[in-house]
Amino acid sequence: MQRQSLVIANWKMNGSRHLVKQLANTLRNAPEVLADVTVAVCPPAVLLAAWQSEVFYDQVHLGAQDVNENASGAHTGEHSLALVAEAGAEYVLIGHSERRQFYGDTEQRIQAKVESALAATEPKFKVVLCVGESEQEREAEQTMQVVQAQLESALQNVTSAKMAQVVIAYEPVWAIGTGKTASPAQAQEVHAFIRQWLQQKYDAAGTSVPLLYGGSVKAENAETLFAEADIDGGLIGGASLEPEAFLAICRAAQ
Ligand code: G2H
Repeated sequence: MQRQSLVIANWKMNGSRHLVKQLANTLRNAPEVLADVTVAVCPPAVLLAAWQSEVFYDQVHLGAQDVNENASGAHTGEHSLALVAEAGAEYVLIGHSERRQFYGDTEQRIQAKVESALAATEPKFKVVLCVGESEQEREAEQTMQVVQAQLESALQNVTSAKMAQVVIAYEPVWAIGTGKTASPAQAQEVHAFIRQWLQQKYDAAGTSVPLLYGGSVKAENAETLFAEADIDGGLIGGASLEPEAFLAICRAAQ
């Protein structure tokens, strides 16, 4: 089945208003790429508004890097779905390994965030669920087990109908920001496993879910990764801070 390619920039705690303008201009000048590839940018939440005044909504989408599972209330420093929606976000990353490791995103919280995001109606968010194993887990040959457990937990109450709003990003923790990229074959092996798991649980709806690879994707390795059958695009950290490199990655997804 033909799935639309998707490339998402994850700026993490980087960027500036200046970079918003630079990347927006670079993308604006490449309409032929944006016509073929769905592109979304997840800046720090405080830069969403700056992006909002730049985009060209039908061409570049916005996303939040995380969201609180509660609708509102006394949660100092957190952002609700309604707040990020008001700032233009249509996508939300959930369960990024940095949040799992350092900011208290347990499996239970990730499940709650996924369910809150999928329950929202204005807008109907696209949830980008991040999964992936640590170096130790890979060495112990537990990759598939770990990934399966993360999927099972986060998606336990998610119905087939809701899967139209879900994207899965496979990000091996050992490849994140380390310069070590999974080889196309290593990434494809896990993506094929995820696809099979999705199809078993969701039938046809599982076939339509875009699967992104993330972890030190660069202009130089994007094309071979995206050429794999079950890799539909990428979640790009470091390289998304360099407009030309990010555009080259988007081109590789065409
Ligand atoms: C993985 C990725 C983006 P980087 O975290 O989510 O970052 O491309 O810097 O490894």
